[in-house]
Amino acid sequence: MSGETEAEIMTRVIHTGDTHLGYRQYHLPERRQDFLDAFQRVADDAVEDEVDAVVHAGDLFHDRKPELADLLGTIDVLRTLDDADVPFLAVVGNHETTRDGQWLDLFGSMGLVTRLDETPTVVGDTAFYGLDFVPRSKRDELKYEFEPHDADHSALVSHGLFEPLVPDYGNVEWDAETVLDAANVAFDAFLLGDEHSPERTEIDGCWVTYCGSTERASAGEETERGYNIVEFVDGAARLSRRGIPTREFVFVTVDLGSGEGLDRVREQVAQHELDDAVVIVSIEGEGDEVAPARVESFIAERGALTARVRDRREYAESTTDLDVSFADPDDAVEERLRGMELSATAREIDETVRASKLADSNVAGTVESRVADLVADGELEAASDAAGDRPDESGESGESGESNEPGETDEIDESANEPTAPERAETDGQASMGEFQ
Ligand SMILES: [Mn+2]
Repeated sequence: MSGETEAEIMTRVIHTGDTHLGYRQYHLPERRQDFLDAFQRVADDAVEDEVDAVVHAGDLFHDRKPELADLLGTIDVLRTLDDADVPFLAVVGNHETTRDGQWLDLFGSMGLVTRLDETPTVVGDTAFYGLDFVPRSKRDELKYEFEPHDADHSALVSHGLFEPLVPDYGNVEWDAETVLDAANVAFDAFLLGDEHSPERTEIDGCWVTYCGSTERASAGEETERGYNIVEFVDGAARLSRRGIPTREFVFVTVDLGSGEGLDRVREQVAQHELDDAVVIVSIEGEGDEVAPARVESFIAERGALTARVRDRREYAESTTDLDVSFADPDDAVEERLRGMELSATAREIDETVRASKLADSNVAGTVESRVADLVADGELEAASDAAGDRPDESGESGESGESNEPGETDEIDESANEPTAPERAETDGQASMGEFQ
């Protein structure tokens, strides 16, 4: 090949997101390292593959207050890219949003990150734009106006739950087609984060796609983790996927017949290679009562990193008249909560109690201080009044109550909607279910 062939002026990028750095899943330091390792893997692939950029669609961090170790680890990975002259283009997700400047800006000032916005960032022959996560209450104000570009291709990067890729879970979500119609730039690709399973669809010649998370932020994320490769060529985007190796998750579903119990569960579990794995056991069917702790200690003896045992039989009994899915007990709790017309404050406190990122011993203190803040700000009353569709409206007067505490969210209904929200897909879900039985 010679000269300016199409292939040579093509732009090729990795589209990744939902990295959730700093997430100590199951309260294990090993899991926190796993999330960083997955990010490093994506960066290594980008360098080896000589892609033109890594595009990150939000939720680089699990929490708005990453620890120093997480920041240092992140900088290390970003340096891998920088040393190889691979730009890292990013938007801010819902998990990491802060009100007083974003972590991405810190990395930006170090020359390691380019934060995408309404102005074009041109890489190769493609203009990249960004739209950070926007809370539902502020979406009506969005104009989707972007500065024009003169590149051959363009892509919009954003973070949120967009229909039709993510079904409407009962509240009004962002609609991808509405955004693309309203935008004054005709994008070839709409690169998204937030939904942790990879998805794609085409809307009027534009690929709309979720890259999926790079580590399993919840046990619901069974399928292989990975990222998208997006090529911009001939006036269109082409998508492909590549998987990455991550810690083994072993999913064992045991269907007990009558009279069967612990021995049968052990027998089924023992058929799997458990070394260093996260083992998720689901017990279904009939049979005897099985103490989860006994299954978990059996699994620990066989070298697993950790085990979680869910006995689905007990949920089925007490909640048969609820129209919810029990694929994940935490999803069920959320569904139930949404239907209970709790005030925003009550939901926020519930969130604090259930959020795994708070150590159990901190829950009482955090709830107490949060309630104290609300009372002091007179927000408690306002929040109760605003228990309708848009509880965040009460935030207008309660702005001063913002204290960036863990477990606190800008918009409680927003995060409560995230179907794969890792902090709620955590294992304390079983305890949470108990509260409703
Ligand atoms: Mn996420």
